[in-house]
Amino acid sequence: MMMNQFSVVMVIWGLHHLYVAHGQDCASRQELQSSLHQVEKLLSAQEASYQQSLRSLRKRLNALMNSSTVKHTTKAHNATCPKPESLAYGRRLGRVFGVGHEVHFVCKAGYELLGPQTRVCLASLKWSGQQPTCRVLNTVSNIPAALPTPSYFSSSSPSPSSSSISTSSAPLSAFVRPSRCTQFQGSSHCICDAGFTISGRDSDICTDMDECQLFPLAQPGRLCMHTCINTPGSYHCVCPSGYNLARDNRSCKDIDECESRLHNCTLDQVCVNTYGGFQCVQVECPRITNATYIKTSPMRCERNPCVVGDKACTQAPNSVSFHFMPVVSNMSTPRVLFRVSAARVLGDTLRFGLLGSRGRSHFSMQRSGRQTGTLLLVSPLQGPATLEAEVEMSELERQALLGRYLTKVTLFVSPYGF
Ligand SMILES: [Ca+2]
Repeated sequence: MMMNQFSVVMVIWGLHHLYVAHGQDCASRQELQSSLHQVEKLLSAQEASYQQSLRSLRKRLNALMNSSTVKHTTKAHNATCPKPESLAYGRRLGRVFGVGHEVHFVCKAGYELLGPQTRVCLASLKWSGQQPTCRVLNTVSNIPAALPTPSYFSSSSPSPSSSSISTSSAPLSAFVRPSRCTQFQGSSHCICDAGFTISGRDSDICTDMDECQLFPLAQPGRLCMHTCINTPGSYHCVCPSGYNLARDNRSCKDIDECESRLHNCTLDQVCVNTYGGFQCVQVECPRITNATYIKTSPMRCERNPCVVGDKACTQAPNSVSFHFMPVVSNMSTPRVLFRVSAARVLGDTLRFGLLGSRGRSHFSMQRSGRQTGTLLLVSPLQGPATLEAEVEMSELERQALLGRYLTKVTLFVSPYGF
């Protein structure tokens, strides 16, 4: 790092010196161009060396993180994906098949890749995407035929050299390619494919831009809603199971298992779609001594009429309604979750409240009108979790209880913020 800083200072000084020299000696335009070119080269070299040290640092960090993960998860030792198939007329890069690791595919010169360049080992121990194949290139390539074969394909003949092409003896991976240089009026101009930046001491190589690192997760303008996979020259987004990648190729869209009949709920269960999954719920009416209930709809039970004078029966809830809500993690609060209203009021007073202590720290019941109560979420939720709140509305006439109406609200919290 110290050396880089020192070199940057040197470059700035170099520029200053250049302008002074130009003013004093009236250097010719050609000399000036040549000097500028020198500075440009110096800057490119600096950038390259900085990028390379950053990349090697990242690699070491990853290696360190992976080794510590292995130490701590000896039980999950077998959590690897099956060995991916090898690629005919190409090569598979990557030897670690653990969850979260990726393998890359590249084709031999003269072949093009059909399918994904990268597959990632998912938590389900399956590889993302389909196995790619290599197809013979029929079209004439725009790239000059003299382009050296990258060293990841062992070439038997030495790479041909040309004045317009840079060659490099450095080992190349799919993330490093030779640049294409052209000579013009004594100076060379090098370019890279999209997604690569020029680097190397003589601008002779192109290094892949790691878009995922440039726009990391949890930052504004991030590329992917969930996981970003860097690939040679590009990147792609991967969603967790239960989601599909949306049309924008960056967002994750929940799969509605209930709608698309991908659920395994039985006939007496109700399928509730949740973010990233689904739940099979069974609505059961309360079983209380002295009171009996009947299901009047899939989500509601009503008390049968009580025998006159049976106080235990008349104090049992008149109705119990069930409400299942899929929500995402870390929603902003306070947030209205649910409203309870009385359709008709017989008594002089309506009371709203929460029953039990479950979920008390997350919920609050507020009155939002003469006949309406509102269930509020007051602290953020982190899934995966299932939370329940029991809302009671009671009706009174001269402080005597006329009726109780219960609503059981169940929240299915997704593990993610989507
Ligand atoms: Ca779902």
